[in-house]
Amino acid sequence: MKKYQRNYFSFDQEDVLKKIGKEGLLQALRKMLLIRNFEIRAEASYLQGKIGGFFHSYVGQEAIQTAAVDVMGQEQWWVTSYRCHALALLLGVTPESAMAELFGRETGNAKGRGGSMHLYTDRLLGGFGIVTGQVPAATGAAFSIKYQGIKDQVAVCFLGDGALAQGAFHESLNIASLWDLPIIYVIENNQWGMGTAVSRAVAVNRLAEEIAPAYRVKGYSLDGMDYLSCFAGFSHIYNETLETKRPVLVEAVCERFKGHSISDPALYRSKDELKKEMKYDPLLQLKDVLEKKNWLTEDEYKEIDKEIKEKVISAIKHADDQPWPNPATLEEGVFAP
Ligand SMILES: Cc1ncc(C[n+]2csc(CCOP(=O)(O)OP(=O)(O)O)c2C)c(N)n1
Repeated sequence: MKKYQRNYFSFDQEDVLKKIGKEGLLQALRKMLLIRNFEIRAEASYLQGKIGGFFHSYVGQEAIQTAAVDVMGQEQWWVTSYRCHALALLLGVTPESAMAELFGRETGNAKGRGGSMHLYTDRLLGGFGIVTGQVPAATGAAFSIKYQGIKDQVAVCFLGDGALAQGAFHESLNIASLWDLPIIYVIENNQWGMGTAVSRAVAVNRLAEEIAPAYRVKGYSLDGMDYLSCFAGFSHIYNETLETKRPVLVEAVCERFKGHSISDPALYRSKDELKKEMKYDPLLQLKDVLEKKNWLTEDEYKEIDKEIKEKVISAIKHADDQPWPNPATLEEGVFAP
């Protein structure tokens, strides 16, 4: 039994598998493997001194954002925290461009200005370093959708469990509910805000289901380690949001497999505890589903993994070869109010 059990959104696995299909599920596996390999190899580059600044890994959480983008497509407004490599890759940033940004190079996604925490696309508003800073920004994006009368779009805002206790989150949820804004707030409950357990920082247990009613919005819990649970849940939630044009609060329960950031040795949790959670590795769970359907063999899995590893290694070589920004251009493209 999983440690963080909830009344997760219930779904019929066979129905969801039929909807996604073999190719869709294999694509999801490839995306999750790209995120996993990107994070692991970028972390190694950091330890070799090739990346500076902060670095927050998404390892263990891959199923959530992969399923969200698979369900809703890239053409929404997307916003997240500093833990943003995965979302950028899912929204079309190439591994070369993302890695060059982590390396601080001129050809990086933000011309080497942002680094690991600030990746963008024309649909991804960031990469926010300030905890909860992304929540009002995403709420503003939802307001713009409503103001312009766009019918088939929502804003999707990812935040951590630690961000939940900030006032800006509650103000945003309040105004989104009052003004009927089409926004999906997704709390990625990875159990820890830096080294503080969520149970020591947040007064409620079921983060979405208990908080949502206070703001007259719907709340859902998803198993964030299970791609199928996330896919089924987000499909329902997305359709509901398009129909009601109202905000929704989602908790995707997961466990990050790394420390809060690269400088955190994670001494606040035991190795045994982590090992138990790693049995629910989202990649292994998805691989298992594919194998049980006879849609993937072990050899095919190894082949895909090898191909993706090579892709990431080539992105690292690319990043290493890129020019540094010219210091004379330091103030260009930077917004300072
Ligand atoms: C306003 C603000 N306060 C404190 C910090 C320092 N800080 C950075 S990350 C973090 C923990 C956030 O945890 P959570 O929201 O659960 O996200 P996770 O890192 O687990 O994805 C803190 C306190 C900050 N960046 N911004």
